[in-house]
Formats: sequence, C-alpha cells, structure tokens
Amino acid sequence: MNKSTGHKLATRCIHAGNTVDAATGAVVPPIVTSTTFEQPAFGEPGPFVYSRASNPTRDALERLVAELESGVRGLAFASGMAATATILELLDAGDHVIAPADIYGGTLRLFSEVRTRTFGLEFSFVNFCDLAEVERAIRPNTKLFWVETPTNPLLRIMDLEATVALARGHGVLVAVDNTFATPCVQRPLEFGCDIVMHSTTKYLGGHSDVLGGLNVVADEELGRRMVSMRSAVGGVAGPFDAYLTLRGVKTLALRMERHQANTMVMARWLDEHPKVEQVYYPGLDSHPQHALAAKQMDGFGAVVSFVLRGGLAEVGTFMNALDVFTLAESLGGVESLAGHPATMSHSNLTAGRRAQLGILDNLIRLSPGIEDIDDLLADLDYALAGC
Ligand code: P1T
Repeated sequence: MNKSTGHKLATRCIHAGNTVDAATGAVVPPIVTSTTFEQPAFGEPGPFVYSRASNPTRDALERLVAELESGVRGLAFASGMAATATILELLDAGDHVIAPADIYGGTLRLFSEVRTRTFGLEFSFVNFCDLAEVERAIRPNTKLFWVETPTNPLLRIMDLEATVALARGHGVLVAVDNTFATPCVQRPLEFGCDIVMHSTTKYLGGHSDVLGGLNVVADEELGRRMVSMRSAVGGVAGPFDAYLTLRGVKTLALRMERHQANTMVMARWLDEHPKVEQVYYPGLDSHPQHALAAKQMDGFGAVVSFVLRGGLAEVGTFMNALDVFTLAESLGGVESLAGHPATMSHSNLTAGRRAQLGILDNLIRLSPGIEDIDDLLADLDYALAGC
C-alpha cells in the first residue's frame, strides 16, 4: 500500500514509492548486485530479468522520485548527461528541438556538438523567457522543447504553464531539467510538462558522493518508450549508486529548507556588498522573473550567482581566500561550493558565446551548503575584503 499519498512533500521524501523491501520487511531497500535473475520456468520470467532493464534497488529509487515528481514512471541513469541523452533517443533523425541558449554547458555540448553531428537532430537556441521568440522558432519538424529552470548559472526562470500551452498547440513534447529546483521546490509535471530530468549528482544525492541522473515521465506510453530506449543504450544507474541516491532523497526536504534559507540570506547580503556588481537569485525582488518564480516554485532554489567587481585576477584572489566554501565544480551538496562558470561548467563554450549569454569572466556561482550561515557570510566577507 502506498503510505504517502496525500501527504506533504517532507513526508513523501521518506515514504513515497513504498521502498520498504516486500520480501524481508527491511525498511532500507537492499542493494541487489545480481546482474541476472532466475526464471521460475521456461518462458515465464519473474518481475526482474536482467539488471540493465530493471533492478530492485534502482526500482526503489525510481518509484520514490517518480512519486515526488507526480509522475508515473522514473528511470535512473549513470549520470545526468545519460538521462538527457536518453530523452533525445525518443526523437528521429531530422527532428528539431528548441532549447534556451543559457543552460548547463554540458547539455549545450551534447546538443550542438554531438547530436547534431551523429543523429542529424536540429537545434534552435532561443531566449525561452520570451515565448514569442520560442513560437517563431517552431518548425514543422519541431518535436521537443528542452527547458531548464532555474537556469545554470544565471538563474533565469521559464514559464512552465505557458510553455506547455504553446507546446500543446503544436504537438511538441516538453522536457524540463529540474536539477536546480528539485521536486521539493518545483514539479513541472503538475504544469502539464511531459518529462522531468535531474542530475541527481546534485541535490537529490545531496552529499557530493554519487553521480546520477533520473527522468520521470507523466505518461505510461512515454515511460515504456523511454525504458526501451534506456535498455537499448544502457546508461543505467548501478545498484550501489541507486542506493546512495535513494538515501540522499530521504533527507531532501530537510536539506532544501536549510540550503534555501542560507541562500536567501546570502543573496541579500551580497546584494548590499560594495565589491559585488550584480546578484542573480530568483528570490530577490529585483530578479526580473521574481513574480513568476514565486508563482510556479515553492521557494527559490539554492544557487546564487554574482558578478564580482574586477576581472579574473580578483576572481582568483576571492576564490583562493575562501575557507569554508570549497572551490569546485558541481553544486547541491551539504558543503558550500564556489564555482567559476567560465572555466568550469561553461568552459566548453567559446568566450564570445559566453559573453553573449552574460556568463562573464567575473561571474561566480555559489552553492551554499547547510553549514551555519554566520560562518558562510564571514567566509565571503573575508574573501571579498581581499579583492
Ligand atoms: O554531471 P551530470 O550528473 O551528468 O549532470 C549534468 C547536468 C545536467 N543539468 C544541470 C542543470 C547540471 O547542472 C548538470 C551538471 N552540472 C555541473 C556539473 C555544474 O557544475 O554545473
């Protein structure tokens, strides 16, 4: 029986997906390492056959996140990129995808450098905050809107309800990278989107110790197609990784509460700081899509980016002076991370392209962890004072 239906999200993070092991009653699902499963009789396979297709530990994680995202089927992958790549497997050569210009650099690379060349897919990169521009980009072969909101690293917000309305009129699927928001903050399928994608490497795993990706679909038929594509391509999450990610999700609501509280205080603090030129955080009244974020999200997420006065030299001085923050790629772990999009997450873009998008050399992205906010602010204060 599903113990979590109708409950609030923090309860669902613990109980959704019936992750208690049916065979033993173990409250933590066992890590099933077996790659294959005995078939009770010839021609009568059991519920599990071969771990590339399905695995009990991975299934438990998939049920949990599918329910948190209000979807019907979850699929766990070896990385966020494997999850994204498998969404593209639903398309045919020659199909057209419309995506925002300012999204995670790895996604841009997959789209524009790999799938264009190997699959013959076509991509248009537009300003997704202006749906008239999206509409103008629609072609007869447009099959997918790829949405990322909030975006990495500029925290732009896209209107999910309006995007779905536009897509419906043209028979286009909507996939949303929900990595920055998490299901605690935003559930795109509830707005009518078709697919939610996560890099579970970030908040869902939550401890910077396991790479993973997860797709959730709103529709059984789409789920069957994606299961078939994943089996064909094979980028699945292994049982140990699935277990670690599932363990992370159990504390997601609690962690997001603290991550977001810390980030809100930090964004306001940075906004007042004389060494800071501009702050990007949807929770600030000054953010251009603050009202939209307040409408479609239950919170504002926990990544804040800012433009430091100066150039690369000042960025280096700031980064090297940090003590509590760790200078590293990625985000969403319990420890605070400071990243430099121009040389990290978006280093594969040309300097010209980055400048066009506003990913400047003096842009810094922070992923505040769950430490004490006083220590985090003191760390930033010290590092900024030296710039
Ligand atoms: O790293 P991986 O689990 O494969 O996920 C890729 C990915 C997808 N979508 C978003 C929004 C992401 O931020 C990422 C990964 N991002 C980083 C590693 C980063 O530092 O931004």
